[in-house]
Amino acid sequence: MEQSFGYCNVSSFWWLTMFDKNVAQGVFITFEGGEGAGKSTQVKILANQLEEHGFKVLQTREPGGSLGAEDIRELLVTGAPDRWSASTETLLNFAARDDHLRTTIRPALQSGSVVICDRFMDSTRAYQGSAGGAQKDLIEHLEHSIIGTTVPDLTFIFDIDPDIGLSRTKSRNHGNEDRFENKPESFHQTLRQAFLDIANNEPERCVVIDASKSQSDVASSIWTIIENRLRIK
Ligand code: ATM
Repeated sequence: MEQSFGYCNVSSFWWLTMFDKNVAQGVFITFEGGEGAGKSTQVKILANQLEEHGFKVLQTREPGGSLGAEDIRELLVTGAPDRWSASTETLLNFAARDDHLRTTIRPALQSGSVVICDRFMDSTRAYQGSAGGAQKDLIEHLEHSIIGTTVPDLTFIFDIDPDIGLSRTKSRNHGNEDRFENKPESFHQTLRQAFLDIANNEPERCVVIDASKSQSDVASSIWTIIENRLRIK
């Protein structure tokens, strides 16, 4: 049986698995998608709503989220678009992720927090794998070794036409963190499809969000899903 939330389809089996998991330990939620999709704003909105309902929440991001990982972020997001090969980017992202998981994410989950992370493993699959051409085997091996069982419980995939997303980011000031934005248009088109393919392959974990809708519509779609998952009334 499927429940429909406009743009997203969710199987009822998925809710049950999720609820069992919530009770014992924290919940790991990730936000993914191309540039200018509005993820970061929605991370903040969701974190505030959950805190208002009494949940302990950790907001974090990748690459970054720990002291060591933020140092590695600087290497990844600044400089010329062709500064690193896709394999080097994969290794740098997983080096950052290892530090982030060990020092930030796992301790928060163990203390029962809801961890909301702006980007995680699906960004590596999409940016370095599908769009960048890094070997799938390398990414799978690193996921297995570094992430292990700390796989997100729920992932929102923000879907938007890259032309609209990139025009939104160009009007923003984000310092010199523009390395990925400056990749060619074909890179961004491939990314969009890569994220949709991930959602299609893992429908129990991933929900696609139509990011072309208004900020409040997106926030309310997300909240409907969260209310059901966390059984908030
Ligand atoms: P944010 O701008 O969303 O913080 O992300 C920084 C960049 O890092 C993002 N591109 N842009 N802009 C995507 C990129 N990235 C990867 O390429 N691979 C990864 O594994 C992660 C987590 C991010």
